[in-house]
Amino acid sequence: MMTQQQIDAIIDAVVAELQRQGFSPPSLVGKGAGGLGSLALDLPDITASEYRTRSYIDKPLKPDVLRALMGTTPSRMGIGHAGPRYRNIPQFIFWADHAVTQDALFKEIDPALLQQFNLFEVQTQASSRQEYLLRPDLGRKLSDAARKTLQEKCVKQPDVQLYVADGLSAAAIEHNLRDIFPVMQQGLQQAGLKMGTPFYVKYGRVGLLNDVNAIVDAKVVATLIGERPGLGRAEAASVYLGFKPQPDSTDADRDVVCNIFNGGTNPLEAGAYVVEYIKRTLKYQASGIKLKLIEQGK
Ligand code: B12
Repeated sequence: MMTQQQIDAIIDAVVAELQRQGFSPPSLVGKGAGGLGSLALDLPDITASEYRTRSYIDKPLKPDVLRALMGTTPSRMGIGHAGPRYRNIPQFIFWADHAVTQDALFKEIDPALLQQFNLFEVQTQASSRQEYLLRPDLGRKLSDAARKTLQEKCVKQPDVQLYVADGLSAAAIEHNLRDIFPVMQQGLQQAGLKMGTPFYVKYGRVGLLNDVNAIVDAKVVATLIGERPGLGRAEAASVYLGFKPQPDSTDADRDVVCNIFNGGTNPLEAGAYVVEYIKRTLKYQASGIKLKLIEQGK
């Protein structure tokens, strides 16, 4: 077991190394007082924009060109190397972003949010998050209990069936639902359309649209679903929709409004756009490639 002296020596060495690397002087509370729990380090947040936009290449050949290039994209450019490795700060930023991605994949939705929108919960045939990630096919089928619940609770043969699914990021639903859902619901109601009973699906994939419609028999089915999170970007959702989805419908029969988040397609605007999209789908009685061909007059 380590003595307090040894622990203090480690802390001193870590702090000295951080200072050597240019971090602002840390404030230590309780150092050496046997209180590791009360140790506070005022370190800068390395995920802040100033660390992301900085070049880590020691002597770039053309600094202006590099800066201009980096300004065109949030991609990881100018991260430099220390021998065969990434430099420390770009590596830490990568780990931090990766953690955000993993959190999004494994996050469960806040039940209070579902309650706020009167969304009851059903589940697909995936029985855990792990199984959901490994078996996408199970995320495209409702469980027996879910089928029964939808059969009992849902309005049948509506014009539009809206439902929400976690997909690959429950965080995306938490970020966007409050803004986009009322816009979609009110817009469709104002258009005089008969609405289905909305609900929430845990472990849902896009292809679940088919299975849902086997029960509700809607003209259009649309799902707000969490997109596969990018590195450090967990809040983007999509709305996938189809005209009369059948058991054998594919993505060619569907449309998607993607990248919905503040910073991408604003959720309020996206909601209004989805309403217009659904009206067009109903007008032409088609979605996906068929809709595109009709609109192009082919
Ligand atoms: C992963 C992905 C794919 C993967 C899907 C594989 C898989 N099983 O997951 C692959 C590489 C096959 C793919 C292909 C295509 N994709 Co893609 N894809 C994505 C990505 C990165 C994430 C999608 C996601 O998170 N879905 C949610 C999860 C929960 O869905 P899922 O059930 O696990 O997987 C389904 C969907 O991903 C769906 N899907 C994926 N892409 C597309 C595109 C369209 C138009 C539709 C209807 C469905 C669809 O296919 C999967 C199987 O059903 C998005 C980027 C984004 N920001 O959303 C682009 C994105 C959705 N794809 C896009 C496009 C254009 C395509 C292609 C048409 C490209 C091409 N020209 O071939 C094809 C269509 C494939 C198809 N399914 O018919 C565009 C759609 C733009 C638009 N508004 O129409 C996006 C937004 C990328 C972009 N910014 O351009 N894609």
